[in-house]
Amino acid sequence: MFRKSQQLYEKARKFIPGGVNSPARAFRAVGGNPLFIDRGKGSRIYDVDGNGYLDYVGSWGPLILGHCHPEVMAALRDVLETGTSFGASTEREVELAELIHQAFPSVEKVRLTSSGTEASMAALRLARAFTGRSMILKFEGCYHGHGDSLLVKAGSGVATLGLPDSPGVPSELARLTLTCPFNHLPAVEEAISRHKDKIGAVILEPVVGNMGCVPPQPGFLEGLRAITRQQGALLVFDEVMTGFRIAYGGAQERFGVQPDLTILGKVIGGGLPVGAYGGRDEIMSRLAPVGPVYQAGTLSGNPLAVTAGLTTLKILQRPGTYQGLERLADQLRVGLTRAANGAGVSVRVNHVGSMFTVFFTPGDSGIEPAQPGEGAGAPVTDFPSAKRSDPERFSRFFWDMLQRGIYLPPSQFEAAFLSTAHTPSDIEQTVTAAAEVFAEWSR
Ligand code: KE4
Repeated sequence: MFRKSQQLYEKARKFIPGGVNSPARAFRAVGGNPLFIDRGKGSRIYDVDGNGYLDYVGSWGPLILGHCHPEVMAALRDVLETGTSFGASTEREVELAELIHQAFPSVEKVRLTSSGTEASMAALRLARAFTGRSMILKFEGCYHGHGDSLLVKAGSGVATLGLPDSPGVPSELARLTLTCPFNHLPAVEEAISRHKDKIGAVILEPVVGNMGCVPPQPGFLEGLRAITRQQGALLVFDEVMTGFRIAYGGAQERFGVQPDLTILGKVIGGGLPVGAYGGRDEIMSRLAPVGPVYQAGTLSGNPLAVTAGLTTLKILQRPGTYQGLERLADQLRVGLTRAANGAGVSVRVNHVGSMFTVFFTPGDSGIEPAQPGEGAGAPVTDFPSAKRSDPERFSRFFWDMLQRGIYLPPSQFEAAFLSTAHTPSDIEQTVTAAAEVFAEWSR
């Protein structure tokens, strides 16, 4: 079933560390070897052995329109005729900047980069420069790319200084990053009062995708907005995953809380490399060449990537797009939890818009699901509760579903994504596959 993938994997390991260009693709969390993909079309991808799958990874979020959307592909074919890169400004990047500003009013000015990591690193440098404060506060389970200041884990206790979360991150730098539990405002209040006037930025995924999908508890985002405003720290929403995903205007539209800086990526590149960061002019004007804060990029605003992004965002503006995604997500969530409950399998399905995660948490919580279709498993509201999910069960679910033509993210601690290319019958196929798997488990 995976012979050619296996051969390619063996060859890839000779020239690429672990055979992959990003660890998330290595299937380490689920065991086995990574698939090599040959092509995608609509809601499906096909591996090099010709196996077809309903794709719920969507390149980790960018493919909100599915694979090979005809209008995106046509726009790319046209722009290819004009060249690939000039290292000079083009009209389209101005159009994309304007469109981002229209979707995110808090973003008065925006700078394009080639990845979310670049955008996160630059946003923090800018926040430190603007506030004159070197410390930042992040949340356990949130991922903001692989910048040194963000590969930091919590020290012992809540508000202690950070420890490197990867070799190569200097402890001197890690100590400038505090880590708090997500959805725990008191911990943030303690951290900020302990390090008064030293914290320049509080950065978070407003809906976390990188511990699996974990929504903000009511009042959490509003509380962070109030605390940071009071303390003079910048509130930074990393909307690389949520931007144009959970609403056209991202989490700040969906939850009505505006940050000082916003980080974007994934969807705004339509599957090509684009990141972005932006905020009010007073902050962004500190950036070179206007101000002294330096950030640059050879391929920032690349014409091909910007064209794919622009075309994608314009399609997302069409009426009913997000309602359609919500309907598919509801159909999937209710179907999955009904299948699990019917087989006595304990799951908790977290979801916001078209991003979701099936957590295999214990069923002994006794806590009724907040809404139908969330399942009877213990709630997942932060990283410790996410880690209560049974990784063995998730891994078994991943492979049992793959065998049935359903490609889920190869990790319990990742979000899955729907696209506008998914159909109700795709959802039915997915729910049927899950029901077969859960029934098999309970035999
Ligand atoms: P990139 O540098 O990968 O473009 O973006 C980093 C990033 C920043 N912020 C958030 C909220 C993100 O989710 C990401 C990247 N997400 C991972 C998957 N969770 C990308 C997959 C990978 O690393 O291969």
